[in-house]
Amino acid sequence: MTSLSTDAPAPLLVTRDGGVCTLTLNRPSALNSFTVEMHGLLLPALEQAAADPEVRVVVLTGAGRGFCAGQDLNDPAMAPKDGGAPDVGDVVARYYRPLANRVRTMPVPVIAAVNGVAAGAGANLALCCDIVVAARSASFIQAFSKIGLVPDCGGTWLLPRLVGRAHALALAMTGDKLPAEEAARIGLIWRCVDDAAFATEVQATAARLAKMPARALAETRRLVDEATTLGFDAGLVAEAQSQGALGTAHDFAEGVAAFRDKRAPVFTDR
Ligand code: T3D
Repeated sequence: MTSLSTDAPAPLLVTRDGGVCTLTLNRPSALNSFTVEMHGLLLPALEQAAADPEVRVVVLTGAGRGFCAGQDLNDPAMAPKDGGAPDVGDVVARYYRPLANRVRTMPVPVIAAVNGVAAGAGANLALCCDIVVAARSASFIQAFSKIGLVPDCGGTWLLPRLVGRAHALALAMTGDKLPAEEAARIGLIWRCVDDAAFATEVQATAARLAKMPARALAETRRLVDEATTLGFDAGLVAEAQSQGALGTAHDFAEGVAAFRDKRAPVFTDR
């Protein structure tokens, strides 16, 4: 009889540095691919960060040489059910949909620090984040077509909006590896930085965002996303409504006072 080790490393590491909460996917031997256990830790960690007024920015990254290779294809969740096919739709609805929605509605900015290969749902999880910084050695792969699936975790919605239909379909249909530099060039991500500068760049970006007005940043994301389904004037109306609410909040008064006093503002709204 073999005994199972109980001291396996946690598949998610959560660290805090001031207002920066870093969530590190931690299954490096399987390129941080998603198991049910990892899902069971990541969503609650995001909920906790969302509820914590001290958290001003979330950084999502991966341990080892990969960011995330999407669904762990060896996870029991992928096992055939009752002798038939695995219930992939159920896995997507149960885990990836709530995860993608949580990331897209966080009350603080979310940075994807893509340290290495991001494939399948791992790539699209990164693209769900507000700002994607990738190391030059990283890459993005819409791996789904290689195993007979469609892009999930928001991929079909995000890809055409980020890079247009031509690139979206080519990336999704071929499943080709897109190097980080090319991903930045076509607008899939914000920035590609040299590996040696990656950690410093991520840290600096997070520290900068942590000092910014989180509520206004989250509102900005919401307006930008909702504007894709609005006419121009409806977009103007939405901006006015949002500005009206923000204009009575602490951060606006603080921002203006700090400008007049020639000092750095201290934003606290969430
Ligand atoms: O239920 C559902 O499926 C619904 C949800 C779907 C969402 C999805 O994400 S579907 C897409 C799933 N992901 C993939 O198909 C990607 C599979 N991985 C790869 O194609 C390659 O690993 C990469 C291109 C990402 C990286 O290639 P490379 O050569 O740098 O590394 P590698 O040698 O292939 O992988 C290193 C190890 O990680 C290896 O393990 P080993 O042989 O050393 O013990 C490999 O098996 C493991 N690994 C990589 N990706 C996965 C994985 N293990 C399980 N699941 C993976 N997705």
